[in-house]
Amino acid sequence: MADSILEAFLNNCEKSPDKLCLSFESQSLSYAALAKRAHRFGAALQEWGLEKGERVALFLENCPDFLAAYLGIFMAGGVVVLVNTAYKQVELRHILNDSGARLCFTDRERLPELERLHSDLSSLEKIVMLGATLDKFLLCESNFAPHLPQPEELAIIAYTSGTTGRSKGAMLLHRNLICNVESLRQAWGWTENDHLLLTLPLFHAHGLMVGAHGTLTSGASAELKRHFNATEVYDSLLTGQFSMFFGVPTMYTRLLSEASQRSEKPAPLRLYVAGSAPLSAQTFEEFKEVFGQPILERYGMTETIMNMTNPYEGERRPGTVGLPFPGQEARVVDVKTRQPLPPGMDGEIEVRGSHVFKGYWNRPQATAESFSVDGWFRTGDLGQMSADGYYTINGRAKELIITGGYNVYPREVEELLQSCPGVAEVAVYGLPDAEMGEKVAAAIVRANLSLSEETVITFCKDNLAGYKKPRQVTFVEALPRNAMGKIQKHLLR
Ligand code: MCA
Ligand code: AMP
Repeated sequence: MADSILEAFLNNCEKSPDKLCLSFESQSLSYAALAKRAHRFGAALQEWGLEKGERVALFLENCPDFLAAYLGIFMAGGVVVLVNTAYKQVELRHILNDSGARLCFTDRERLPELERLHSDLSSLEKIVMLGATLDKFLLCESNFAPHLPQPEELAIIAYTSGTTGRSKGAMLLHRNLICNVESLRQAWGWTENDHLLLTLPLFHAHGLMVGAHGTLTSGASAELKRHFNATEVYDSLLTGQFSMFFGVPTMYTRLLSEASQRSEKPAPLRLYVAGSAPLSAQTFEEFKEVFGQPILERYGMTETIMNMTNPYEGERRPGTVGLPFPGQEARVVDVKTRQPLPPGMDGEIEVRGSHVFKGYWNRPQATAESFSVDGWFRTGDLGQMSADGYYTINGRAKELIITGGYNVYPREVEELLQSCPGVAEVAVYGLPDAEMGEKVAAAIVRANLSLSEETVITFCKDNLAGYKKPRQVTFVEALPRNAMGKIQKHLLR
């Protein structure tokens, strides 16, 4: 096994330089072409003065240069900081300062949001925008020998929202990335003949560490899309060119609704995978009926990448997330005693193995609290294991809303809304939503009765990613509290 994603990619490049790696709109990149582009990024970063272990942020929507920059940062010995393209002032200020990123690659659409912040960013020295600025940055004279990362070196800081309201940077090592993708390739039988339709955003684990890593390390190919669009995806599936499609459950519900308006049905793919949020048994069954295939549901987390999968061959059991990936461990423990529980008993899921991250960036206490003494990581997901080893997730110990596959921590939205003029008290919670799985809702006690729902939503939109803003605002006279003063969100729901 290679020591890193970069090494595995370069090995495939050496073996089949001319093989198609990535297509995107009118562009097609062979393995050699992507490697050459990545090399230019690496050389330019080194000439600019990036030192080993220093952080470079990617605040970019899907495009081939996302992956070229990603691999180039590794070639220069750097650490990648992933940034959701929807992030606004609050998230950007925190992530860029906390990670200490020195440089950020971005695109035209996102530049103004960064520029609004620039004086607030303590470590960021340079912003490179795709286009002419990037072309200039990549002009580089020096000789460059790419760095090949060692397994224990830090590869990525991926921010995952936290219960404290401020997101924590999960430190993923090169070993975590390569070990996890090897398990995944083995479990799903990924080969160089696969062609993936990749519409997931590359700034999250699902798109990057499943879709892109699997492709690059298998010597396979992918068609990358800027965004998911159900009509376009359906048309692509009809071409019969693809062997795999990965998506969050919302994408599958949208594909089903698209199918209901079409007469032609796509021929079966080798594999449809769903994850990032629960796939309902109803969507699983409907998809099987309409597309003729059982979706393979798997379960992951930013801190651990992929944890469990339904079998590629064997029963894909709806409502379950399957079994641990090969070479990885899982168990269910009692939430209070932390003792392992037998099959059929509800508790918290813990995982262990070489896929589990190193800890949270600059947060030793949060890191210590998330691990048991013998190295089990506490996922915060509640569930049970069946007698034959299938895991079911049936709740969360952490307060989290998952909307369309994106995570929203109520505390972060509450903290922001608490600073909105006219708000006296606020509670944010999740409500079921047919399309997004869950939606964000807020109950507000007003200090100023003229405060409107629109003002609240606009305030959120200006400061936080759009998907975090409440879709429903209810003004109440008081928030329901228990004897301890804790807000009873189940009553609001
Ligand atoms: C967009 N909007 C949303 C969401 N996405 N609102 C709620 N929940 C969402 N997920 C809002 C925007 O703020 C905007 O509203 C309006 O919808 C249109 O934005 P647009 O970008 O056009 O939306 P879309 O194309 O409809 O997006 C839906 C989507 C997208 C395709 C389902 O959310 C998506 O790509 N989700 C995938 C997330 C993902 O990759 N998660 C993996 C995390 P306004 O203009 O009013 O603001 S990794 C992970 O969880 C672990 C490791 C794992 O297991 O995979
Ligand atoms: P993130 O922090 O964005 O990586 O989100 C990870 C969380 O998504 C997990 O802790 C789970 O709560 C949830 N998740 C991911 N995959 C699934 C799934 N297949 N079923 C239910 N929840 C899931």
